Amino acid sequence: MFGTLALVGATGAVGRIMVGLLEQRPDLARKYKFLASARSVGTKITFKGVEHTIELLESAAFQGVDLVIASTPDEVAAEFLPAAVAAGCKVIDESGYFRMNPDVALVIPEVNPQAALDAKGIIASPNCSTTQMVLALKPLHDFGKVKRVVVSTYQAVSGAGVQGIDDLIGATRATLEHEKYEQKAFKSPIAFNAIPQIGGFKENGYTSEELKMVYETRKIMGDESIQVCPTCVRIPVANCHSETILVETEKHISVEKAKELFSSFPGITVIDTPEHGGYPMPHSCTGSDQVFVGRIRQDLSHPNGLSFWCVSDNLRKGAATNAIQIAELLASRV
Ligand code: 11C
Repeated sequence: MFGTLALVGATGAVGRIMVGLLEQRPDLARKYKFLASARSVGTKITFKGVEHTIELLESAAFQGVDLVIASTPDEVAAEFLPAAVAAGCKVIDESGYFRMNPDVALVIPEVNPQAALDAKGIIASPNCSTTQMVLALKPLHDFGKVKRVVVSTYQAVSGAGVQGIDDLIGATRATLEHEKYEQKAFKSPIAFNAIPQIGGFKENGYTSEELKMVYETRKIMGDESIQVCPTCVRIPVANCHSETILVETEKHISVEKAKELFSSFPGITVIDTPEHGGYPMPHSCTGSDQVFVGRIRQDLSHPNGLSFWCVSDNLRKGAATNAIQIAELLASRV
């Protein structure tokens, strides 16, 4: 168990879930403190029946802290987390800022736990759309070596934070009532639409979200040869990202074998009785810490191809739960 755990960003969409997870699961620390930007300083937070006051996120706040779990925008992570490392803290970061830094571990505990245990500095938690895909690919990779992945995402508005959810509700209501609504999180209309852009456009016409799926996958798997071709799309669903995943493996994997591999891997639940409506959907997967797979079928265009559907709660396993699981892994060795 750690001495003191500091949670940074407890009032955000992911931070709130982290607080809930820390309350429900066995204690990771003897003492907890909550840090945030000036806007939230002084806010009261009841944790395990004790009232805490949110303190200012500043370098000095990390003195005496053993473990930091942070869920903040990239620029906040960049400004403050190096000070936490310098103060001797173990640091788990939800943001995207440090993930591809060679000195930073990028970890999904079911996939590459040793990277967290060996880490000297920051341990980053991957992007939500990457996490669910890589967790689902890992048992296939271990058995048949993944060569190539074509993935299309159907991403929930909660990926864009509290403002994303506000926009979906506000824009849907306004559209139905023929009123105007000014969106904050999305540049294109989110109600009754599908937006084929998440993040900014980068190399070769891919977005930052798509490139995260390419580079983070290789880093977590420890295999630079894996080819990923992603298309990331925002859809008007409140929570849970869905993905169609087409995977080509070196060794043939039958549908039956894939089901067996998925079912015996920690963190994955198979729901695959499609003729009875048995497939994962955002509506039924929200609030769960699992990655769900279904519609598992042979690729009609390639003998070593498998196609499946994957759904997971982007705020939980895609973010908060993964970070807390990393913390639990570290705590088990303290
Ligand atoms: C989204 N995946 O759905 C993003 C949110 O790199 O942690 C998470 C961004 C990140 O908009």
